[in-house]
Amino acid sequence: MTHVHVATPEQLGAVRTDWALAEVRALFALPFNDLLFHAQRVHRLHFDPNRVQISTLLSVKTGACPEDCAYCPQSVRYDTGLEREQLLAVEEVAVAAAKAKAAGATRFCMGAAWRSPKDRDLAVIIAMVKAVRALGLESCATLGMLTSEQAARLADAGLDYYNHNLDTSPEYYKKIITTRTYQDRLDTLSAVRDAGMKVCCGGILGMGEVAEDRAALLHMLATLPAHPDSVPINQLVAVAGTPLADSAPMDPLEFVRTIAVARLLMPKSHVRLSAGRGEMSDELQALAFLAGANSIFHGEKLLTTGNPDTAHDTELFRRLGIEPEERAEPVPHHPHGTIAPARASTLNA
Ligand code: SAM
Ligand code: DTB
Ligand code: SF4
Repeated sequence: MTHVHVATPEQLGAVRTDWALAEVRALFALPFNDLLFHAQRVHRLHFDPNRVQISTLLSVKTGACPEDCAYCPQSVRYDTGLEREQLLAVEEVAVAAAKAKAAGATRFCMGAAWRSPKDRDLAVIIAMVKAVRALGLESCATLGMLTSEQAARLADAGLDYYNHNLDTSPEYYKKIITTRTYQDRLDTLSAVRDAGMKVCCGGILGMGEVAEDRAALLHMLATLPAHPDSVPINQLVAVAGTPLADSAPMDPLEFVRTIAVARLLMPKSHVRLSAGRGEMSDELQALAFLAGANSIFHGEKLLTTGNPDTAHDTELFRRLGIEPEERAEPVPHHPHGTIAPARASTLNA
C-alpha cells in the first residue's frame, strides 16, 4: 500500500498541486474549530484578512442555452419563466460596468448562456472586454467551452480572467450535466491557462452531492497544473422549473467547512463566496470570511437570480470592519496608460 502523507498544521500554507485525496478528506474531518483556526492562519500568510475583493456580474446573453445543466435557469430544456435576451450592445455593457465600478467593484464579469461562443459573437465580446478595461476594471468572461484559438483571441484582446467551473466531483457530474463531459471542462481550462489568462474555476454546493463529492471537487481544483487564481464556491440557487428546484438546503456549517478546506488547499487563490448569499444570514457570511473567503459578487443581481441588496452588503462590511480590496496592478493593455486603483465609493463609505 502506498504511504499517504498527510499535511501537519505546520506544513499548511505552502502552495502545492500534489494533494492526495486522503489529505483533503483529513482536512474535512478536522474538528470545526481546528479547521477554521488553520484556515484563518493560512489566510493571513497571504492576504489581509479584512479585505474582500469585489466583482460584479452581468448576463450579456440570457437564456435559451442548449446545455442541460440541472441547476441552471437558463437551459432551454427547463421552463423557468426566464425571458431570453439577445447579446447586449457594447454600450449597455459599458454603462453597467461604470455603475459597478462606482459601487466599488474592481472586476466586471460577463456571462453568456452559450455552450460555446461563435466566432462572430466573440468579436462583440472583445469590444465589451475593451470597454470594461477602459474603465480601469479587471475583465472576466464566462461564455462556455473555448477552443485554443478562441482563448488566444480573448487573451490578445486583454481579457484578464476566464470563468469555467468544474461544478462538482467527476463522479457526481454525470447526474448534473449530460451534454458536455468533465474532460471537456478540463480541456477548456487548459486552453485558458495556455493562452495566459487567469483562471476562475470552482463549483456549486448543495446539489444533493455527498461530502465525498465536495472533497473530490476541491481535490480536482487543487491538483490542476496550477491553482485557479479565483475559486468561486457557489451555493445552489434552487430555481423553480429546474430539476434541482426541490434540492434540500445544504448544512450551512458544511458550506463553511468547504470554504475553509478550499482556503487550505489553495492558499494564494481568492476564494469567492459566490452565488447563494441571498439565502445566507449575515452570521453565516461572517463565518465564511473567517474560513478564508475573500471575494464576493456585489450588485443586485447575479446573472438571472437575486443577490443581497448593495446597501445590505455595505452595512455588513461596516459591521465586520471589512474593506473592499483595491486592484493589485494596473491594466497592461490599457490604451491610455496607467490607471489609478479603483476606489470603492459606497462599500467603504
Ligand atoms: N454558459 C457558460 C457555462 O456554463 O460555462 C457560462 C455561464 S454559467 C451560468 C456559469 C456558472 O454559473 C455555472 O458553471 C455554474 O457553476 C453557475 N451557476 C449557474 N446556475 C447556478 C445556480 N442556480 N446556482 C448556483 N450556481 C449556478
Ligand atoms: C460562478 O461561479 N457563479 C456565477 C459566475 N460564476 C458566472 C454565476 C452564478 C449564477 C447563479 C444563477 C443565476 O443568477 O442565473
Ligand atoms: Fe448553459 Fe451555462 Fe446554464 Fe449550463 S450553466 S445551461 S452551459 S448557461
